[in-house]
Amino acid sequence: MARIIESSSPLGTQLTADQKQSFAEHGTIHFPGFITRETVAEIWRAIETVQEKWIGEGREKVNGVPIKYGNDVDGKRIVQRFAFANQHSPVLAEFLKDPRFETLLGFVGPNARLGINEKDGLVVNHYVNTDASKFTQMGWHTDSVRDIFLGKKILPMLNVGIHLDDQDPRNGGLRLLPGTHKQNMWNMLFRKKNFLDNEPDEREVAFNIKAGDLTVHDGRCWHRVERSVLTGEASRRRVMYIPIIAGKYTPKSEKSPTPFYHRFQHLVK
Ligand SMILES: O=C(O)CCC(=O)C(=O)O
Ligand SMILES: [Fe+2]
Repeated sequence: MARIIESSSPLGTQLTADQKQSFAEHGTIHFPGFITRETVAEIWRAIETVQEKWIGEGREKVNGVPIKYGNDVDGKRIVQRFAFANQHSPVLAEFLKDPRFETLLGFVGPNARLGINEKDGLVVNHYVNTDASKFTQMGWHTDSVRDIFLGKKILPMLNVGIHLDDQDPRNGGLRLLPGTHKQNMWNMLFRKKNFLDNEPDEREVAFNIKAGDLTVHDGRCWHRVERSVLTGEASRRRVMYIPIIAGKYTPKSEKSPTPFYHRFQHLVK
């Protein structure tokens, strides 16, 4: 079983010296209790509203980013990966105005911003283990590799995760190689086979997640999602991601092309 990364002190209006030091060293940090279970439930209702709308419309993409559909434990059609969910829900858009997201920008510096209209916006991943599920795990990858495919220079990019289910790491969930944000370009590209490799690594760490917790990881860190050993309802894992980015503002629109890295999507089941 992977070592579990210790959670930090809660996130306040300023990053503490310890929080900054720990993030700089490991490339990841786990803040407990970012939002209450009531807020988690409210957010989930907002996500379900977007889901119903997209299923009703037969929508395939948002701003060029494909939507991943699958089936739930009861066979119901569901969205398993949302992009730009914040642009389709006032509740989610408002949630991203929580001043503590501003605090997190401090991990990058004064030019950083929350990517509400860029990259994939607010992503929601919904994993569940059933025969008809299309999303149960994700192989090793770095998020920054997408910038290389897009022909961009690698700029600072952090991914902020807001977790909507408890995750006992013994059953599966997020795994990350701490310190790999400091690796050279060769290792960033080739340390593992992007998205194809699902093997545990002896140096990986896991996270003991409660619904409402927040994690941040540097986009250059190698990470994966281990498939739950459970099936059905007990395997459900829902998590939202919003990027923190720097550099030129590059918003997407409904006219945006589908990025090349989405050709990896079929590898992720
Ligand atoms: O679901 C997770 O916790 C991680 C997802 C992820 O790595 C990604 O969407 O790039
Ligand atoms: Fe990722």
